[in-house]
Amino acid sequence: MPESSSSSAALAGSAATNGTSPPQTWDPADFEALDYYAIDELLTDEARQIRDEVRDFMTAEVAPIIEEHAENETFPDQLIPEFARLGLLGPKVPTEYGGGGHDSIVYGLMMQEVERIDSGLRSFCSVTGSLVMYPIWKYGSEEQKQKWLPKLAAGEAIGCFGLTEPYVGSNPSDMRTTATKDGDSYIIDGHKRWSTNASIADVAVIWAKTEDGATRGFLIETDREGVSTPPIDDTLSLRAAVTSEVVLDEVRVPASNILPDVSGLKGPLSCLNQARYGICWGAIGAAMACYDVARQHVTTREQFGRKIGGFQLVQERMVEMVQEITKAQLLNWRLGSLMSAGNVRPQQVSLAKRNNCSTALDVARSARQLLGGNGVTKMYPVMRHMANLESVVTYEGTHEIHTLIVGRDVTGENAFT
Ligand code: TGC
Ligand code: FAD
Repeated sequence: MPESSSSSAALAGSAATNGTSPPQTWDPADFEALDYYAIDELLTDEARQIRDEVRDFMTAEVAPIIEEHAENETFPDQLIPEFARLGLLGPKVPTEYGGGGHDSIVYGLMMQEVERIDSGLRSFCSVTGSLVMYPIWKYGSEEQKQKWLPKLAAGEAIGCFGLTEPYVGSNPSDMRTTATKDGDSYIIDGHKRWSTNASIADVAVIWAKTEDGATRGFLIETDREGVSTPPIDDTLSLRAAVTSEVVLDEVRVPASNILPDVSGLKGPLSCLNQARYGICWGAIGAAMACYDVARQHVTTREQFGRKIGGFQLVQERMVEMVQEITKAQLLNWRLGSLMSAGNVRPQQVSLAKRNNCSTALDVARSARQLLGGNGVTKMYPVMRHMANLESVVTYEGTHEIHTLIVGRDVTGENAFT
């Protein structure tokens, strides 16, 4: 690996171009995907081909611009048509509605490759495919499907998902947003917080309680009177993504905007299964990126007259990373096989979400340490991944919530209440 290359110099920014700074020891073009147990051999040719196409695009077109977007807190919306072209928006939705009609392994590989560059961009894809298109496809009327799915898949419309509220996060059964029937309409009143994409969305999938106490889903066009979506712009994580509030001030929607085919908390929670599954793969994409930066660095950087990769303590860190990433990759592959066969249980998704997010965070922290002082600068993507992963470990159910979901499953005892 050369000490500096044209692309790494371009990426290094001001820190690396300073004459007194050491050369950057990492180049995204030199990425080698960790595959210690030859999981590649378990994939179909088609899955490999799709993964490689997404990988090449993300490396060539997104890696060079992502730091700037994260620094400026801007979402690279010029990528939306390209994401649509690559099939990243609704990969599992049937082709008749504009989706990719792919199995869960392909969906997972796509999310892995997007998050290898940035978790916020994977968030955009997860929300579109799993939290907006999935409920419309699974629970929507034919009219709702025809209206929204092709546009969402083409990136011509953007969606968001509102479950969390200012006072209700881990326990959505306590939600305060209400939907009151009024003739042929519903009046939706409430406040959602932490809604990815909301400020740029055309449609919001909003979960609200009707007068009988049931949780129902509503498709709310964001240009309706009473809807506002102020961005949450003080985040230090997922800075290249859009995260917002959704304020619903007595918003009137036709009764035909209700998702007809689901009632109860299992509506939103079943969408979360799909998104959590994508996160399982995505987080390991981020971990693979951090590991690879560390690999490139320790095989280049010298101290005490030798490559730091020759020190036993450095090797231990590298081996820990390889071990944990490999275990997580195997977990993903098996989970994907179960999901593709329609045999997965939500608790199995929870176990993988819990494991893979904390693994990715540990790998990012370990890689950061191997980079020494320069590891805290923008010369390397590792601090950005680490900060992003703090959200990833929290959203879609925190680490603790997934512990309690699996704990309830294996003991039969409910520790939530
Ligand atoms: P509980 O009694 O367990 O379940 C109520 C009903 O729901 C069913 N169910 C599920 N169905 C499908 N998939 C799942 N994962 C399900 N989990 C539960 C269950 O069978 C039951 O059905 P029924 O027919 O018997 O009524 O409900 P609970 O109130 O005890 O709550 C369980 C708990 C705490 C695990 C749940 O509330 C939970 O998962 N909390 C975490 C909340 C969460 O994950 N929020 C995420 C918000 S969205 C987000 O973060 C997007 S980030 C997007 C991005 O940018 O990538
Ligand atoms: P709380 O539920 O208040 O939890 C605070 C702490 O208490 C956590 O550590 C939690 O683990 C712990 N805790 C809570 N209950 C228990 C318990 N019973 N036992 C042990 N510990 C417990 N939501 C959406 O609806 N749509 C989105 O698009 C969306 N996007 C997001 C994007 C970002 C960047 C972030 C950060 C969040 C997003 N969320 C979204 C919200 C996310 O799902 C919630 O933040 C998450 O579910 C946790 O809820 P909370 O923040 O209210 O924390």
